[in-house]
Amino acid sequence: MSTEETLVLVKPDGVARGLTGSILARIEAKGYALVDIRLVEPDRDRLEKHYAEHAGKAFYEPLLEFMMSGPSVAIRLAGNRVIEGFRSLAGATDPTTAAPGTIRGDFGRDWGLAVQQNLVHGSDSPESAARELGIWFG
Ligand code: DAT
Ligand code: MG
Repeated sequence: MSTEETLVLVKPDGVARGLTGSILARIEAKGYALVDIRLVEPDRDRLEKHYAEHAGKAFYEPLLEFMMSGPSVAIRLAGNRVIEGFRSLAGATDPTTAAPGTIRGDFGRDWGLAVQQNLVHGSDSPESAARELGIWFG
């Protein structure tokens, strides 16, 4: 048993489309525990910290604009191997090719340019989780 915590975001497209409840239902059905949850409208400074690894990439500015387009739901989520497990629930980054049965595969749409509208974020390592939880819940 290796209990850990991860940062999950229901991104602005998920909140705007009314999918927060459906996404939370999958998280809870999997057995993960909600430790904290809040609606957040992040400013640019917070998003630059969150997405620092992507600074300078072609999709960076559109990604930040999208993330500032409306509120996100930030979740501190706990469970056994939850970092890897939530990313498995979320599916691949591109909603077009994310597997059916995953959040992105079942609910994600092809919006043309907008791979970034993929509904959820999940930390990708224990180091990322600790850093990102500090940014959103610190
Ligand atoms: P993930 O969210 O699956 O961890 P990531 O960390 O590589 O993916 O990228 C962060 C976000 O940036 C991702 O959720 C959507 C957006 N993104 C990634 N690659 C992209 C691309 N090629 N075009 C547009 N947006 C992209
Ligand atoms: Mg990532």
